[in-house]
Amino acid sequence: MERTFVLVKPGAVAGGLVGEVLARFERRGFRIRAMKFLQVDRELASEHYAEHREKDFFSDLVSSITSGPVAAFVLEGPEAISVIRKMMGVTNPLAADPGTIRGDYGLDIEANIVHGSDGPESAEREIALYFSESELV
Ligand code: 3AN
Repeated sequence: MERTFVLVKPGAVAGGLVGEVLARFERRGFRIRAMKFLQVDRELASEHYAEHREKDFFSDLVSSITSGPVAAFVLEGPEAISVIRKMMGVTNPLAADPGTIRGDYGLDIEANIVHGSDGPESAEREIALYFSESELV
């Protein structure tokens, strides 16, 4: 069993896609361990995207994730990190295969619907950023 962090981004929340995205993971068999609806502030956004601090799109990234409420989840299941990344599709929705979340619902790399941890270390780091131990059920 593995846990991962998933975040439905502001554009997808505004577009009414929270249930749609979560339903795909639930139907696949992943279990919800924690969930939260929140407004990300600039401090949390900067920590979340710390690895991109030097990139030229960093400020756009922070603006984008703070532009409205998000839905955050901890999901658990076998090989959750890699299976969920596959279900999301590649980062750029224009290149994402149909049948993936980004391939079905997105066209914009900065508003690419969903974030999912890319490895065990980032999963633990991101879970701890968004949830306290007592919120993991
Ligand atoms: P992923 O979300 O697939 O792990 P990362 O971690 O490489 O992708 O990028 C984090 C976020 O940064 C992406 N979800 C996307 O919104 C944004 N991003 C990545 N590459 C670019 C880019 N070249 N231009 C604009 N935004 C980007």
